[in-house]
Amino acid sequence: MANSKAAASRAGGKRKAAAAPIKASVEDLQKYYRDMLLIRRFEEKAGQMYGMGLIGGFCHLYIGQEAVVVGVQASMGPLDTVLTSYRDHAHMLACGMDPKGVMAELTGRSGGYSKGKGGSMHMFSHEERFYGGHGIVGAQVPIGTGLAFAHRYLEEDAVSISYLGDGALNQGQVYESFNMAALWSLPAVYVIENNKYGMGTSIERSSAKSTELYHRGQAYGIPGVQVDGMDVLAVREAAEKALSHARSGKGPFIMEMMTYRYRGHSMSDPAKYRSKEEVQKVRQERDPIERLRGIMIEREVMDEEHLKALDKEVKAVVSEAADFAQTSPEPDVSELYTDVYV
Ligand SMILES: Cc1ncc(C[n+]2csc(CCOP(=O)(O)OP(=O)(O)O)c2C)c(N)n1
Ligand SMILES: [Mg+2]
Repeated sequence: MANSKAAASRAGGKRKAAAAPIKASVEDLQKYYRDMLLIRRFEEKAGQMYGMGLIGGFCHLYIGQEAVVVGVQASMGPLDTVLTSYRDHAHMLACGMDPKGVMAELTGRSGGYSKGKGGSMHMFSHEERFYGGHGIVGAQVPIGTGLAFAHRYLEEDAVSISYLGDGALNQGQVYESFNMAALWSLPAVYVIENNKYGMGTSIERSSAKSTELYHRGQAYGIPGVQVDGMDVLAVREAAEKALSHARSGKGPFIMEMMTYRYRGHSMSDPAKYRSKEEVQKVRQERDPIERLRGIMIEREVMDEEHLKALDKEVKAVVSEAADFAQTSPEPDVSELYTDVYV
């Protein structure tokens, strides 16, 4: 069981990483930056469109947590599968799902991934190995464990990655899953996105004994590691180890990503349970995109001009997605009775 003290000390602005060698190619750094930026701009646009009444139902934004999905995705193999909770747009984009199809699902249009009938929390892509979008806290964890079983049974070279929030770690079904995954040495990686809050309840108020969660698999012999989830390179490095552990037949692995969401739990949350200063401090000192941007400028991987051009390109992708999401037709009335289980 290893708690990455180095990762923790990089959190909170004490980072010395700028001087240390970076184990990533120029192309990798540019890709991670672009991927995180796409998620941020996509989510900002979704937030705006929600405010304009163009998106109905629930909508949970991931802004602030981008380094987690981008870092984990960077360490994945082509057959690895992903599933997560309702805070899921970023995971879909990171998996390679089309921003147009994701945005059109948010607006409830037929061009959406669930033909406009699923909305923000219910999208899937078998092609991109993404298995939802789940609204019930913790419910994705047994399903992810089942996928890990399927990978083994079908002798696929694949690991099942289940993302879950800190709030899900107090759900019984999570521990039933840990037990089975460990018992059968399944190729499962559990990525805890510890953003310190479950809706409006802080982790201090919800979790007994410790606010650290990486050791929650200890009773089942599942190794765990705590990672600075605001540092895309630290995430990638830790995820490479976790995935190779699971892939090699050694069984499940738990990663606790120390992260933070800037927006409320959902669009209807005024976030009165924390101070504006708390949010501002994280934005200023730990923002994952600004952090990578700083490294890239310092290392002369990209200059301001190139970064601006990239920003423009990403904005164009998002704007195209938003246009598509508003012009794609509403689902046909005949769709009322399709894809319905009775
Ligand atoms: C079984 C269940 N209980 C309660 C809820 C209501 N609920 C929705 S999100 C949430 C908090 C979950 O927090 P966390 O797992 O930390 O994820 P985050 O929203 O921070 O990403 C709760 C209690 C639910 N959806 N499912
Ligand atoms: Mg949380």
